[in-house]
Amino acid sequence: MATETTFSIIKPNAVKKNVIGGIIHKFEENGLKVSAAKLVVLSKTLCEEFYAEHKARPFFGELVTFMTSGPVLLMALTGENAVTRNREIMGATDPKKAAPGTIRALFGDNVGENSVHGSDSAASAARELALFFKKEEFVNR
Ligand code: 3AN
Repeated sequence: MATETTFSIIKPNAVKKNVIGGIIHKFEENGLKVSAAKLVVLSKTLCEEFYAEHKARPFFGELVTFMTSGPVLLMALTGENAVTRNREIMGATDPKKAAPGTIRALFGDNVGENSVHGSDSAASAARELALFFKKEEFVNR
């Protein structure tokens, strides 16, 4: 097994609900470590660049409006098979379909406001980490 770093966002609905701690606890108890983090409000331009692959989807405008509506916590998560592990800990995109005990089942409100983002592949993780973090912002990596 390889140590990897993936990219995670705690979305505006979860920050608003004051459950940052509950979400990070789930990562930590499942073997992932926060190796970079910052609380920011995303600009529309940066958010559109981040979600560029979804530009043609009908919910793109709604997604960008939501993701720029309040503070988000941007994080790098490091651990064994971090990309896949993170996807398992988050659960399915739709909180109603997410397995019990996963972050989206516990803290998601609906398919858009599903509380967390996590990179879907090692290539996505590399792109997303480079978009939001500089090399010197990482620790424990
Ligand atoms: P995931 O985040 O699980 O990889 P994707 O890549 O299919 O899911 O979707 C990216 C993001 O777009 C999701 N996190 C979710 O917030 C939003 N999204 C996906 N499907 C819908 C939908 N039907 N309506 C509104 N937002 C959606």
